[in-house]
Amino acid sequence: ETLIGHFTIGGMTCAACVNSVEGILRELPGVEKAVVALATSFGEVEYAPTIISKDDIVSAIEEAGFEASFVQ
Ligand code: 9UX
Repeated sequence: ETLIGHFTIGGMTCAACVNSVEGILRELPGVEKAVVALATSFGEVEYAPTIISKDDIVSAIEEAGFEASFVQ
């Protein structure tokens, strides 16, 4: 089973940031898909909640120097 999560992301100022954040997310066990938009500072992940939590996802983003918070 996978869920879709939406989050806002802060600290992305160029297109390379987007690639960086997407790359980090896609490497995480339990993350199936990740898309981040620079223009809207918005991201979407498809993840397996039995493997990874929203808190884990936020931590991974924040360790890379960005801010993230899930919308719901
Ligand atoms: Mo661009 Mo982002 O030069 O971490 S890669 S600001």
